[in-house]
Amino acid sequence: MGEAVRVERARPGVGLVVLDRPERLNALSDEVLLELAAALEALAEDPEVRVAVLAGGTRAFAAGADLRRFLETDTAAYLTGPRPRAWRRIWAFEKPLLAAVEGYCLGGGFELALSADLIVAAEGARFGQPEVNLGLMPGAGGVQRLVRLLGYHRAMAVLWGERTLDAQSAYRLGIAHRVVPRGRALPVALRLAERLVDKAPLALGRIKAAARFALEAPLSAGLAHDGQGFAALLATADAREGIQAFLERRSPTFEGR
Ligand code: CO8
Repeated sequence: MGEAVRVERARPGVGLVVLDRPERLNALSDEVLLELAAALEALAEDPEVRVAVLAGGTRAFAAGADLRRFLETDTAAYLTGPRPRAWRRIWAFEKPLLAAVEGYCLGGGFELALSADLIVAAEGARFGQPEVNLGLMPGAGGVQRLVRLLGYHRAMAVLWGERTLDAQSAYRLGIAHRVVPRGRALPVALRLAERLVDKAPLALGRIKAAARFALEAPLSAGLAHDGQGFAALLATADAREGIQAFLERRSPTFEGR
């Protein structure tokens, strides 16, 4: 890895990716995004890793795209540059991904947190899309995801920069899964991750894929997709183990097969 993204095996089965560029409040430069994409791809390939946690620092999860770089970038350079592809690589992560958010979570940083499946927010966290103040718009999924998550009107208040959200508001709106005291986002996210490590990996992955499909598809197509996923899981060794363990009143051991 490079200098701005650290990867650790935080717990058995849990890969931890930490944005570590505190002097820039973890602003997402091209290099950071590429390192992040590479880190997640490495965790995706690692059979020992079942769940990933993404964290920033204490002052900021990430304060958005690196604005210094944007001054040098025009439309063509942006579209052919590394950022759009790096975001697609980040979104392609198929294992469970938890975000531990402390401090500023703005712009592209908020979009990064929204790319995770669950967000743990510490008191003091601030979520927002301030792009409109810069003459920009969220470019990494913020508009589409917030409208789907919050509904049109609540999303517009955030997207037009009328509201930054504190941790409690993010929780009430369903953005944050838990609110924890300052400094506790990472330990709590790691504990949640440990719980997910014990669950059946293929089922976790299928459910994530189905939930993402639900964001795109009409209900009938979604139901058909879920049915196929369920049928596919029935034939796995893990489903046999899970059902058998239930009947034998013991804890299951899932191997991802
Ligand atoms: N980019 C570059 N540098 C930044 C950024 C940033 N986004 N945010 C903070 N920094 C730098 C500051 O310039 C400062 O550097 P220096 O010490 O060299 O002057 C250092 O980090 C510390 O920041 P501050 O001194 O400003 O700290 P404060 O506590 O006073 O303020 C804030 C913290 C409120 C977070 C403030 O820094 C701020 O408003 N930052 C910008 C937030 C923002 O507008 N973010 C949105 C950016 S646009 C975006 O994300 C579009 C996403 C599109 C993604 C599409 C890509 C594919």
